[in-house]
Amino acid sequence: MTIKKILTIPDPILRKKSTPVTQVNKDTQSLMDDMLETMYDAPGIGLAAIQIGVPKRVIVMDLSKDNDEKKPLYFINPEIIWKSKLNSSYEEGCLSIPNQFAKIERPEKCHIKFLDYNGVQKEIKADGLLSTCIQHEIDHLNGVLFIDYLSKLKKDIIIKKVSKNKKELERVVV
Ligand code: GNR
Ligand code: NI
Repeated sequence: MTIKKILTIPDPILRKKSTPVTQVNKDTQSLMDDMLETMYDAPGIGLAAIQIGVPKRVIVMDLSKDNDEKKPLYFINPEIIWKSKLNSSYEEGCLSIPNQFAKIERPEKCHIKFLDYNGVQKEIKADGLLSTCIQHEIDHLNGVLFIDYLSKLKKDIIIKKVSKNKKELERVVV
């Protein structure tokens, strides 16, 4: 397993639409292992493959509390098959938009169809943080980021802040 570099805005790769996995094999599983290690290291509760530069429809997640046993979740080719008409809002963050948070409104509940780690078709009914997080991750697969739901002004401010910080960090490293 390897910890990969997480891409941050304004990297144009984050705007690419990821393509479906055609066969779940050792390479897919090795990708998911790397993603999980990268996510735990960050740390974060979810990660889409595109965030490490791989444009495949693969997501890993773990919503377990810090001290509890780890509960990794794997979603390959996830599809929203139902979403509630009722929305709820949650303070979202993103590893590709470091240190920035905003309240985002999304459908409160959803049902997801996907393939698991072994390529077996599954369905889950999601609410709460699971519902928010899976929708946030599926957005990544379509090149969408949480800042796209904000006003242009708020979005531009966040892009500017993250870009500035990125440049400052680069200067220190070089
Ligand atoms: O670690 C993460 N936390 C989070 C909090 C609220 C809503 C969504 C998320 S996902 C984020 C990790 C990430 O960027 N996944 O793409
Ligand atoms: Ni994210």
